[in-house]
Amino acid sequence: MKKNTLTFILSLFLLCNSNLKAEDGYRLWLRYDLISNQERLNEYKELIKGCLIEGNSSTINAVENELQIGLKGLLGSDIPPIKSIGKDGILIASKYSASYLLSKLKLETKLKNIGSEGFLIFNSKIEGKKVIVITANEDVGILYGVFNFLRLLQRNQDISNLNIESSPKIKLRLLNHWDNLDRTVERGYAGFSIWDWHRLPEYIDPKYKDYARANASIGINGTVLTNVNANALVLTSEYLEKVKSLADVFHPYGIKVYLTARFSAPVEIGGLKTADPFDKDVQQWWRDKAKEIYSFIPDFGGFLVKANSEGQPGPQNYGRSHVDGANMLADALQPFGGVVMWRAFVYDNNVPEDRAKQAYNEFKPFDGKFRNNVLIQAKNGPIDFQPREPFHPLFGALQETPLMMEFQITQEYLGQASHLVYLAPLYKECLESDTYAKGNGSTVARIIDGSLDNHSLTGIAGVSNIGTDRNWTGHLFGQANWFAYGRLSWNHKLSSEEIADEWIGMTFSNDLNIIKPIKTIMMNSREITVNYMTPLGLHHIMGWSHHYGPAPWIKDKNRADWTSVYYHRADSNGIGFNRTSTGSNAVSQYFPPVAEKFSSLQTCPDEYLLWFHHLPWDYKVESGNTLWEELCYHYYNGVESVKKMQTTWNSLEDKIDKEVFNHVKMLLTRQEKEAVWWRNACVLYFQTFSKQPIPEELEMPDKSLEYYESLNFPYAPGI
Ligand code: GCW
Repeated sequence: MKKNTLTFILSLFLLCNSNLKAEDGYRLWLRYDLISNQERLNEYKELIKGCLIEGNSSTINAVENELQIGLKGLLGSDIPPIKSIGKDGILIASKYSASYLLSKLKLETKLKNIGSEGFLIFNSKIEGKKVIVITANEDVGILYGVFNFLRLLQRNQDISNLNIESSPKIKLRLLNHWDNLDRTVERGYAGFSIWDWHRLPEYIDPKYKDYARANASIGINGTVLTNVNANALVLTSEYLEKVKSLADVFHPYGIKVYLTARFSAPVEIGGLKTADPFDKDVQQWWRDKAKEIYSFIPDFGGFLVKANSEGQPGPQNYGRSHVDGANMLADALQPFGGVVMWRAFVYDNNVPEDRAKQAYNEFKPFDGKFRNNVLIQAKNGPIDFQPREPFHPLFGALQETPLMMEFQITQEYLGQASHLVYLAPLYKECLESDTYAKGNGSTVARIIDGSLDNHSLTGIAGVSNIGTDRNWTGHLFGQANWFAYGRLSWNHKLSSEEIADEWIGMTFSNDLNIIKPIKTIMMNSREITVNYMTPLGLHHIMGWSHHYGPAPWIKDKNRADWTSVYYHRADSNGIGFNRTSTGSNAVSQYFPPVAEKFSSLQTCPDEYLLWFHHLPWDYKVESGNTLWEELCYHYYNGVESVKKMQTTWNSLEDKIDKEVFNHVKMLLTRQEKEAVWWRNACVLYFQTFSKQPIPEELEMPDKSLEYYESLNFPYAPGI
């Protein structure tokens, strides 16, 4: 055979082979690839020779499906379903109460601890044969157990001596989709909304099932399909039929559907003259609507409501309160077991008060006045999903009414889909914050899991970063944030490192030479982003409206609390927002130990310095630098650290999938460029106030402040 023919065939083979391996990210972390660790693979094949699955439900079908594809992929062969034990190496996945086989194991006490969603995984012997048992009180617990078991295999963990007892501490673990009915996604950077409303209910995109699998694999049990800037149309029968078809896909995976309820819906789609919650017809309209919704979706979760916030309609339009509005909706849903999640994201530019204080002022007086199926939903911080914020003062303040968390997974203020920013450290920083509401240890985590105030109704929500992009999240590492949010919603005690290990092991490799560098990049990325965007407690200095890129110069707009100067307050004397008792006194909304820590310059951590204090440019910070110098060093270190991320990533070139490697490499190039943009724009702008030189050893910006101020982005995504 001629040489060039041989070369041609060889290159064709290599091309096909490389294409076979090319990873486009669609599979997320559920990559059931053949285990490369031969020793582990052999162990697994000894311990898993057959699956005995008992039960008869759509969820058990999902269990069978996941085990079938998972074990076949990971172990490289079909693992036969069996009906009796007969030999060693049987995997049993059965609800305890439905299993004669398992009844011999006397698990009643353990099962009592894990509730309706928890699961047990353990090695045992039944009829003298070695088995691995996955059991639970409900089928959905088995599904969660199966995903947990497959995760162990994906991470090549030892399964010869298992004794896992796992149950969620938070009841409602939701994604909030800021998805519009026209399929645009507010603050979405991964394409359009995955909900193909136009072709529903007939056309069920296969992606919906993969969405359900991915969420069930990390314990998410609810999804709010629509934007909080709500569209009443979604409550019409035509749309409810579409919503039902999605709910039918999600139900087997333990995922309930929720909708955003536009408070003015009785007027907009109900033909009423008012939406006043005291109006009998309005009350009846919501009761009828709830009945209609449940006729379509028997396990409908409830409503998420943004009312009298950023122009959304609400009870205050009729001189009524948040309590009046929320309780009317709660009464309508009560007969069906539905909940109302009422957002506390309220602020009004006409109120002469620090925006950071307004939600607390508005909601604290209502504590305990809501129905028992109402949760108040607050963002992690008092302003708006900034790269860093102190925890929202409502955490600890509301004790009678369940307060649920709203984190943002989509990176509205954190580089959108261009920057690699692992958010687990941000979530953990908030969750572990001690509010001192009931002495020390009154953490935000204990407030949202209900243990501090003894609430059984508890919740956590993450604003989704999912879209129609092939890899779901635009940036591959956006998947890590969806994953991390879900894992923390199930168990907020997990560390950012543990979650990173899991995600990297499932998404990339279990090779420590790959895990280590990727974990280093991930674990450093949030602080790096804070440094090149908003160091030392600066906040809300981003682009106007699209929130893309730096714009600390924004001022003189139709409302002060959407400008940048409102927050940094830079002047010739210094910079920062004085929120101590000599300023807005926002600190007073925290319990004394927290208020004192933030108020005193001796104890206020550097990362919150300019959130709570207005300080002179020559103020000496802890490092001995002046404030101006420290600001410069943080901005410059942020950029240098992105370059280190690039170097670390580039060291992986011949170790990971080419398509993945190039995807991230290109985005890191963009991230470095934008970090330089943030650094130069902010340092040059603040220098106009400090009138001080950038420390001479640092590279001078190569463009002028006027250049940065002139930049315009009419088509920036996510608006
Ligand atoms: O984060 C801000 C966003 C708005 C969002 C609003 C909210 C959905 O800029 O796009 O609106 O907060 O949380 O309601």
